Amino acid sequence: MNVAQKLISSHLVSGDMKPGEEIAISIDQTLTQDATGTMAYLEFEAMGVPKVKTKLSVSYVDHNTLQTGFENADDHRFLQTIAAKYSIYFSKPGNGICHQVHLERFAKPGQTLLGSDSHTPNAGAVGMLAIGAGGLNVALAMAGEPFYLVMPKIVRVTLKGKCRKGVTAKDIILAVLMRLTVKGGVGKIIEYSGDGIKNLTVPERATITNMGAELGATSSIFPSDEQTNAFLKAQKRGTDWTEIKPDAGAIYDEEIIVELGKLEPLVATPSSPDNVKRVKEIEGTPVRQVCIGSCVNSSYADLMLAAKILKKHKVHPDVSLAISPGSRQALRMITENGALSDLVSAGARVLECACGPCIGMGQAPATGAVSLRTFNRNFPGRSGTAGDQVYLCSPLTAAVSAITGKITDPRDWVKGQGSRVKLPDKFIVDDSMIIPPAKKPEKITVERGPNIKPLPVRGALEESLKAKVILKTGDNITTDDIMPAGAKILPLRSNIPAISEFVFSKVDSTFPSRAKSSGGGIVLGGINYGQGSSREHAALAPMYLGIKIVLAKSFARIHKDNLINFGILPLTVPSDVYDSIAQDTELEFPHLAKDVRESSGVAFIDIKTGKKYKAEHGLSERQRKIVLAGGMLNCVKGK
Ligand code: MIC
Ligand code: SF4
Repeated sequence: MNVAQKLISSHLVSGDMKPGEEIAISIDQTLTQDATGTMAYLEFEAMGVPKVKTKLSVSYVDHNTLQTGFENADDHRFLQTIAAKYSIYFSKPGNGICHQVHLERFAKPGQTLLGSDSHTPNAGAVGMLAIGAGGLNVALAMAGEPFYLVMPKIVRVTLKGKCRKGVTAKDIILAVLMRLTVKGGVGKIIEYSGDGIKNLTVPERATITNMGAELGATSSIFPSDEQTNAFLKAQKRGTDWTEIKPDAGAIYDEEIIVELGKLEPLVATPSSPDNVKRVKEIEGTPVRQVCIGSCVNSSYADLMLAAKILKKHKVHPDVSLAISPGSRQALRMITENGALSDLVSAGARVLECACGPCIGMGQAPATGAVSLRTFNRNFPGRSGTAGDQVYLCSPLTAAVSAITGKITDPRDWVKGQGSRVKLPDKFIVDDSMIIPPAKKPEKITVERGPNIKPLPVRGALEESLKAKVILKTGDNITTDDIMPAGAKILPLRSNIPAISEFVFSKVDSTFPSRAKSSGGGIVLGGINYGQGSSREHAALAPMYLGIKIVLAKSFARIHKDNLINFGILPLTVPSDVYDSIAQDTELEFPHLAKDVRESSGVAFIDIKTGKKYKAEHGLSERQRKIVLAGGMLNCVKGK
């Protein structure tokens, strides 16, 4: 068996491990972050379980940290008190980004982790099977339920040789994205192997597994080896280590080889992470903002690398350099060894340890300005500026370009010096900002601010339906398109009626009013509909507006699950059907519930032309029940 199969088989609760079949696995650990966590804990609370049944559950506050009103601070209080009550560890705002802190302090080889954030596979760097999911799935895992997924194909990515100076882990994953694209990983686990992995430290591996989310992959994973052991020992967690390697002759469903020695510094150009070019091709492009941080590139080593480059230099007069350390541990390490001083002397603006600019929580770039970021996503408008020009690169390329003021190949800068940072023998370990669960949970009162509104639910799936196509979209629609984030909208995550006013606001701001005045309706999407984040708000808020069905050429994994969980029926249609249905077309589904119940296809008619169509639902027996009941919450209540 390969590593992924070993982890799946040791956690298999039901199903056959054949790619494409539905399986269920038990979950050892969960993580949530604040932007998805409030909903997840409201859902968990509604399940009436006295305490979490996982081995470990951690609640992080890292997204909604800009407190411009009471909303975010209220959510933080809610999250802290509910964590104390239900046996959940609580990582306070300022302690760091969930994925970074989880890797440092909790991730464990051989275990499973389900997180309400799409970059949860970051923890795959230590040989953990880490998967992103909607908050409701994470709530169910906390209540002791298994996690259901389609058995993925396992893709071996063999890394051969060594990167040349100036080429980093970020360039490796950008090279994979260039080959596989943002939909190339759907239904797959990416497992890394080959002699090239021996040299990669755990934080470098995490950069690679983190951005597997941009491939649409179910997860990404490295074996647990001596590098893993060294990292865990340096985190004073040596006892958490176990060796996990693929068996000799392990079988994979697909294979890809990456020759590390042939790689060059790469950059994802606006506005998709797979729009990858060689830095050389766009060298000289003037840059106005550089941001170093986000869960993919904010480790101690990443910050040290930037500090090494920036030492004794000044940030270019036309560039604003923002640095958001991934964790308090990383920040303390660079504070105590003086590297922070090098960054500040160079002219960096140092932000708190949080997601920050990555999710549009401040640092929106100027109009038309090129923003060069070490982040993982550059979806249109995600930075907070309409028409933004966000480029994604390594911390090395970012630091060098911050000095020159233009996109610059870092290889000329690192000649004669190393372009990697050695893993320290010991990290500074101080878990004082991680609050353990209360010893007397019965004494805890959960604090709820006025912005926290109850969860909306819908009734059972309609027996028949007549509805209008409210919006027709193109391919690769992201959850940032469906339910945008950013400093203005994120504080409404606990308030579905309020946040639903922003559904598709960047694509078509009339969507919410048109959906409501039509009494709900249908969305028609292209390929890979719903790629990107795990936010269930991208299903919950459209459901609140009355969206009953999404017809699309294909779906991203997490979003499809979220649609099902909230009672929106995902149906796939071939290209010719997509082409022949226009926005505003009125469709009729004469036996909607019956078709879902009894067949794999759903029939529908164009009311005006009388043209007949068929769409596939591809749902398992379990998923059919959820959709027919009008969503998972109705099913759970039934239990
Ligand atoms: C993201 O990077 O898009 C987010 C914000 O972390 C999301 C979660 C969310 O929308 O709250 C994700 O990746 O799942
Ligand atoms: Fe936070 Fe950005 Fe990572 Fe999402 S991708 S968890 S917003 S740092």
